[in-house]
Amino acid sequence: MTEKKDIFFITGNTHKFAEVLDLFKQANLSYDLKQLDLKPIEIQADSIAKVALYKLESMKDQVIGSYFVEDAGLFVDYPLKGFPGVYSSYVFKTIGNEGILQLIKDFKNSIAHFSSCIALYHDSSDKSLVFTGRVDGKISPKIKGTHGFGYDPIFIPNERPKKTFGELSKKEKNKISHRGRALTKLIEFIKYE
Ligand code: ITT
Repeated sequence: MTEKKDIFFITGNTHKFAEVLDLFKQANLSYDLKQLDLKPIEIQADSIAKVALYKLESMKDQVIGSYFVEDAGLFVDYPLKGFPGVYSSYVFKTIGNEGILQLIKDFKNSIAHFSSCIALYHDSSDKSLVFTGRVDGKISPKIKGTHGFGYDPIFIPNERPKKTFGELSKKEKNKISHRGRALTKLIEFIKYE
């Protein structure tokens, strides 16, 4: 058996890393996944893809081999017209889940989605690639569940309409989540190496 290569996920978020590691383990790849807790430059831009690609570029001189970064966000399409979206990180740190709930009255008709954009630097082809994923749902009128992180306890995915992401196990969330879907595309890309 040939020796495994390293692939690095640059993130300071240990929950994200744990989700990604679970999917990597299931896929049985020729890569070993390692977390690199470095601080890529996070620009304020109008799309998570732009943020992710900038993060990727900002790390080029600091990593040897293949590596990826991710940018994700919660978009409350109704009634908040996509807020917090690209501001998800700042909004979570400031007003948090309680603050988001206070902005919404019409929970029943709320429409929301999470988006994930993974940007990969693939060493053997010297290429940068982007993989995206999305999950649609609504906002829970109450904070529910202790699993996951961030906005998980207020997001109800359409595929599991009785539970928030905070009430799902890592495995259940990964099956339908924005990150799980983006990562499945990345895994498909590196699977036959
Ligand atoms: P990085 O180090 O990878 O950048 P981060 O925690 O700063 O980690 P992002 O900028 O990608 O992550 O995410 C913006 C915010 O959106 C983040 O602070 C979380 O609160 C929230 N978020 C992202 N993915 C989420 C998920 O799967 N479930 C719940 N909240 C999520």
